[in-house]
Amino acid sequence: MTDIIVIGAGFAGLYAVHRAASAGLSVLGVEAAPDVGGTWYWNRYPGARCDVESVDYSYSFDESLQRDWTWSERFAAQPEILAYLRHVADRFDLRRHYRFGVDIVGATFDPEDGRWHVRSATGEIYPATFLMCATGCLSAVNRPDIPGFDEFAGEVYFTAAWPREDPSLRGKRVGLIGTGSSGIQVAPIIAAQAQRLTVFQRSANYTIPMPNRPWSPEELRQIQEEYPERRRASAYAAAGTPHGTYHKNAVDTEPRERADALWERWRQGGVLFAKTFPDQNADLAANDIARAFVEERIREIVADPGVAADLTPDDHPIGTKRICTDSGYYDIFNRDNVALVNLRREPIRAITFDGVQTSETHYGCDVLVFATGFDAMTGALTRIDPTGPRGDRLRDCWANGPVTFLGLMVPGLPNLFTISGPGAPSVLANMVLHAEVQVDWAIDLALTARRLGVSEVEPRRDAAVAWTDLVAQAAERTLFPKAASSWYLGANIEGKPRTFMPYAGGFGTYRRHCDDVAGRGYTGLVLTARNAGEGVNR
Ligand code: NA7
Repeated sequence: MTDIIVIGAGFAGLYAVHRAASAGLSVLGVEAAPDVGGTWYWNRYPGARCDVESVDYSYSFDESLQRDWTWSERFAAQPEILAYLRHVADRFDLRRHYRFGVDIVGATFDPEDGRWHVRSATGEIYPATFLMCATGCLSAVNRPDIPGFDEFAGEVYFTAAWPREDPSLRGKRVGLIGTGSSGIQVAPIIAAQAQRLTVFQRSANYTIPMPNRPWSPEELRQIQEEYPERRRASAYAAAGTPHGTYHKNAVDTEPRERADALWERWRQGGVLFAKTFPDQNADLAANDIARAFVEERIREIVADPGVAADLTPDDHPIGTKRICTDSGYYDIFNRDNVALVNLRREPIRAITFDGVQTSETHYGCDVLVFATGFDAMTGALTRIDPTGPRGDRLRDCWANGPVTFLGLMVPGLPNLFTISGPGAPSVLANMVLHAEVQVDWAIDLALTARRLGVSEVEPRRDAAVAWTDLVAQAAERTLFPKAASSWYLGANIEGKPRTFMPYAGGFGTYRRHCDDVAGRGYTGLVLTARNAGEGVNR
C-alpha cells in the first residue's frame, strides 16, 4: 500500500520522494515528462537561466551533495540546473520510485477506504493515503486565445515547452509574443540568429542586466568554506537567500548615497534589484526612486527615444510584477533586424497563415515564439481538481480565490499537500529552500499521523480563513496589488479571480509560522483516527 503519492519531479517533488523514502514511507512519484527536472525539463528555450545565484538555488538538505557539486556560473543556465537535478536523482536513486510519462488529470478522496485515488490521463488509478502535489507554480502553460492561432502555416514554439532538439531560427523571420522573463531571456539569442525579430509587447517589464560570469576557483573555495553560514543566513531570511536590503529606507537616504546603493544592486544583477531598499516595495515614493533609476538606464541603452519610451513600463511600480533578468535585452533594440511592436497602440487582430495582423499592419513571420506565461500558482492544481470525501472540489473551493492553511493544505481536502501553492511565499522566495521547508513540514505531519494512528489530517475552515486573511493583509502592506496585469494576482488569465496569491510576509516569517503550528501539535488541523470516529480539534 502506498503511503504517499508525489506528483512532479522538479525540485520539490524530488526532495519529497527522497524525504518520504528516507523516513520509511512507501512513496510513488508520478511525472508527466519522460524524466526529472520539472520546470527545468520543459523550459529549455535558449537563454533560460535562473535569476537567483546558483549557489543559493540548490538543495541545502545534504552537506555532501552541496560539497560535491560545483556550479560553473553565478547564474546557472537551464542545462546545468537540469544536469544538477539528474545528478540528485542518480545520487539518491530516486528514479526507482517514479513512473514517468504519467499525466495526472484527477484525484478523489474515497471516504470508504480513506485514500486518495489519483487518476492519469490514460485512466490508471493510483491509490495512496497522502497526496502531495509538487506540480510547480509555473507549469500550466498559457496558450493565448488569439483568433487564427491554428491558421499559421509556419513553425510555432512555446518557450515553456521548447523542443528537445533546438530548432534553427537562422535566416528566418521570427515573431516573439510575450515580454516577461522568458521572452526577455530568449529575445537576444533569437535576435543574433534570425533574419528579423519582431517583438510583440503587450506590457513592458522592468529588466535588470544579468552580470553573469563563471565562478572563479577562489570564489568557489570561499563559498564552500562559508556554505554553512550562508545557509544559516538564508534559513529565516525574507527571501531565502543571504542577501538583505540596504540598511536605510530610500526616502531617508541622501540622493548620492541612494544612487550608489542602486548602482551596486544594478551591478549585482538578478531579482535582488527589486529589494534594494527596505521601503521600496511598500512606499510609492521609495519605489519611484528605484524606478526612475532603471528608466534612466533604459534611455541610456536604447538609442531611439520612442522605442525607449515604449520599453518603459507605465502600469506597475517596479518589482510588483516579477522583475526580469536579462542578457542584453535592451541592446537588441539598437539592431537593424529587431523591431518592437507596442500592442497597446496596435493590438493583435489575428494570426494569419503567414504572420501577425495588428490593427495597423501585417507582420510577415516564418516562426512564432510564444512566451505567454502560465496559469500561475493555481493552474496546475485546479487542472487536477482534487475532490474531497464530502464532495468538495478544489476548483469550487477556490472559485473566489485560493483559501489555504499555510499555503499547504485546503479545508475539505484531507491528506492533501500543495507544495508551492498559493498562500505560501513560493515565487517571492528561494524556491529550493522553500520546497525543503514545506516538504519537511508535510512529511513530518504524515509521520506524526502514522505514529498517532491518525488516518486523516485536515485544516479547520476557520484556521484556513484566518491564514488567508493574513496572506491578504501581508499583501496590503506592500505595493504588489498595484500591478495592473501580474500573474501573482491571476490577472494574466481571463476569468481568474484577482487575489494576490503568494504570502508576502517573508520566507523567514512564513517558516516560523510553519514551525509554530508543528511545535504546538498542529494547531488549526483536525486529526481523525479512522476507527475512533470523532476528530480531534487542535
Ligand atoms: P510572464 O511573466 O507571465 O510573461 C508572459 C508575457 O506574455 C507577458 O508579457 C504577457 O503580457 C504576454 N502575453 C500573454 N498573453 C498574451 C497575448 N494574448 N497577447 C500578447 N501578449 C501576451 O511569463 P514568463 O514565462 O515570461 O515568466 C514567468 C515566470 O517564470 C517569471 O516571472 C519568472 O519567475 C520565471 P501581459 O504582461 O500579460 O500584458
